[in-house]
Amino acid sequence: MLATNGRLKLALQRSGRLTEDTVRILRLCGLTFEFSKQSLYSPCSNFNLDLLAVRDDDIPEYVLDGVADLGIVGENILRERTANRKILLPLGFGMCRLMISVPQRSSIKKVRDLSGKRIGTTYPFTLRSYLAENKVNADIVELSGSVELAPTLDVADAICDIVSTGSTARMNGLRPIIAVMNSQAVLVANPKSLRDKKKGTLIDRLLIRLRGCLEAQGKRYLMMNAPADAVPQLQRIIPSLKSPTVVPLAERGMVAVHSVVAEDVFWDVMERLKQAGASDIIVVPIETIIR
Ligand code: PRT
Ligand code: ZN
Repeated sequence: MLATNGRLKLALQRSGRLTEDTVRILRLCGLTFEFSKQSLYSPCSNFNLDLLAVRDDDIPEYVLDGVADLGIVGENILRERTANRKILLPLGFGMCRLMISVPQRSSIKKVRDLSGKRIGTTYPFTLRSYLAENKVNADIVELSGSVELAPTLDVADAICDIVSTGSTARMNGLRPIIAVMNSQAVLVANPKSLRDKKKGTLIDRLLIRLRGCLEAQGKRYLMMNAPADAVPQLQRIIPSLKSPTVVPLAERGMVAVHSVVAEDVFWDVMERLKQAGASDIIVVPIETIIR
């Protein structure tokens, strides 16, 4: 049941692929807490929120039942485990795809070819609805782990499992051929908590912080000095420099130009900025952007 002391409870993966990035983004939001795999609860000292560290598979249900108000979990687990698909915010990490893979020499090439075949998976619910959508009748073999071994053991003709780099599939002589769904870590909420006045307000505050951190990702704050008449040219070199802050310097005819730029763009154009007259170029990381 929901705690009655007005503090939010956020369920996160105790120990696994999502743990580090989840803890990192919460800390980036300014939350102060000690996190250890050993403790179930980690209270935040500067926000009315407690972290609840659990298996990722349990998170959707805990959020739906109100054991936790919020949860951070992979969309793949969310879809498999609960009908609650209401995603508050995609978080941009834990990227992967649920894919159907077949042995290298398999004659299975398209969804239709799966008809009458056995598919091993730990995602029976998601796979069943995917096959139904595609009007394919196949046998779903429910497994609890080591799915990639199923074809070698002749337990299945194909598998449906998470793929990220594809190296596990390759190492097991498998070829991913069909993407069932794309997935990333997402923030989900209990609907009652969202409607609760106190908790709803806390969730909104947390959302503003999380959006700010996501907005800042991949961006840098760029500062440089340049002759005032070079500004239009600098803007042509970095198109995202639409409305830079331009401040006059003590030296006549010189200005300081400040703007937010995408980090990947910046490295490509640094030389050209210098040729256009920019000097003392400084690039600094941005923690958050609140719009
Ligand atoms: O103990 P707990 O139940 O909490 O953790 P878990 O072991 O069930 O999950 P974990 O930590 O492995 O993954 C947590 C979440 O990370 C998943 O639900 C996905 O949302 C996401 N994620 C991102 C991945 C991967 N990438 C991933 N590569 N989850 C699993 N894998 C596995 C996949 O199952 C396969 O065995 O990695 C292998 C494939 O990886 P590649 O890189 O070889 O293709
Ligand atoms: Zn799990």
